[in-house]
Amino acid sequence: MPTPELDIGLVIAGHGRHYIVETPEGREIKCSPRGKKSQLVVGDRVRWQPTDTLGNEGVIEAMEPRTNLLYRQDEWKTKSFAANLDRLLILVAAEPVFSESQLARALIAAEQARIKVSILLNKIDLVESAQLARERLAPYVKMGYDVIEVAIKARPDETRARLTDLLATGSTLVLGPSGTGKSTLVNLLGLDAAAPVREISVALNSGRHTTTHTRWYWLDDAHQGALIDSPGFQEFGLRHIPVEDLAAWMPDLSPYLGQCRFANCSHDHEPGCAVLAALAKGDIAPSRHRIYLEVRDELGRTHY
Ligand SMILES: Nc1nc2c(ncn2[C@@H]2O[C@H](COP(=O)(O)OP(=O)(O)O)[C@@H](O)[C@H]2O)c(=O)[nH]1
Ligand SMILES: [Mg+2]
Ligand SMILES: [Zn+2]
Repeated sequence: MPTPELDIGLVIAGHGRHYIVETPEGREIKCSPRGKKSQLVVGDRVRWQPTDTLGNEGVIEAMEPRTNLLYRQDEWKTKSFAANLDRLLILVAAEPVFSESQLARALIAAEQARIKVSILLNKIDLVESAQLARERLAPYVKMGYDVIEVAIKARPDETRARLTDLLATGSTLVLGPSGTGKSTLVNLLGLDAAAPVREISVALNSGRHTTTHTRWYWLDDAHQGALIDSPGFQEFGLRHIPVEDLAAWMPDLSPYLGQCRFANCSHDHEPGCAVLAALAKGDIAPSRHRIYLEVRDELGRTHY
């Protein structure tokens, strides 16, 4: 039921049973959701009302419709990253060597959720490993992804200059394995990572001071652009994607769909497969086909 008489707010942090909701005036309200099981995530817009006389606490009554939701679906667990995203910034680094499978999975999830993506390659000051990373990213450049090369710590001014326009408007979720430079980026952009975490820990009585939770930061006083920092992840399950749709979310495979001899071609071994022909010609990178088969196998498996 629509509840337009209630105040609107933005979920800027979530912690178990509680959320921090920011009002349009910039006040932070500690809110609990109505009902037992809440699916709210950072980036959600909600309707809430105060529950104390000071107006520092409230209850979330309803969620506004989402434009999108980025999440992963592991074997037994769903993990939502954030909602209403304007873009995803996937951070990889020259070192540690990134997992191409994880990168590909994040890209597939973003395509499926219809979220624009840029790939940020960090630590290009590490010349030799950066060259290797660049070669591994070449197929992604070829299939149309924007790859931005930076050295967040080693060349901060240059990095800031390269990212300013990209991040200026809308909400950007930064996603990447730990050790790639997410915290360094948050610091570079002058976002005080410690302060809000401290405040939230106090407000939510969690007593924890580490960035183990997703958090929204405004990048400017006018609140035009926002960065969402999220904890690193170990796996990226795509079990929410129907196996027959998988290739459609891979921009280097999708042009060949509908061109195979068999309509239900799995692009694995079938004669007259257009994807395998493109692979043989070098138009699809071997690593990409391998990742396709790996994810397809995973999605095809049943666990009941
Ligand atoms: N060589 C190099 N190291 C960097 C650069 N940017 C960040 N680092 C280092 O990478 C490590 C991980 O960075 P951090 O921001 O903690 O990564 P997070 O786990 O993604 O938050 C730290 O030791 C940083 O100093 C860079 O441009 N060049
Ligand atoms: Mg970090
Ligand atoms: Zn095929």
